[in-house]
Amino acid sequence: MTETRPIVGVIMGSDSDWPTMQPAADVLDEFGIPYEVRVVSAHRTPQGMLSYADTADDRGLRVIIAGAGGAAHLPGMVASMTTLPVIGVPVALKYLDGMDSLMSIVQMPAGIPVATMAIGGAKNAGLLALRILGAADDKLRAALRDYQVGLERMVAEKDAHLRN
Ligand code: RP5
Repeated sequence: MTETRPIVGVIMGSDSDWPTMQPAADVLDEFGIPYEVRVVSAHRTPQGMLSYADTADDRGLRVIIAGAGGAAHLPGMVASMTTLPVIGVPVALKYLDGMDSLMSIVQMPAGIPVATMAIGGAKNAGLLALRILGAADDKLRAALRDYQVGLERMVAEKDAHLRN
């Protein structure tokens, strides 16, 4: 039977974060990894955030990707409520170019890690989630190797194109 239960949670503080976060979901789709997408706000739905983080492991999630902008407390708060790996994506808002989001996510106190991506780095968040899952999955690691070979090929083609 095909595994359809989500093993990655892609969460964000607001639906306005979705355009930034969608590349994470796209890359999970590309590798056929089941995931769920939810809006969970540290500030507007604090109880919902607590229960999401608290139940994530039992529900079968293995990695959580959390994006938020501004006073971006979601990734860190979720990380404090679970032992699952949490990947934080700083979302750029209208002011401060996402530096506020980055600073809110990256400087975690020792003991509660969040793997912080670049501002807007949702695609790499998806790829890091795949690498985490791939550590215990030979087929997934092979697919990730193929992906990297594809990148090399793409750069070589662009290089060849510019030389000609
Ligand atoms: C944060 O507030 C969200 O992650 C979002 O980036 C930001 C703005 O939210 P909206 O006002 O657009 O709903 O919590």
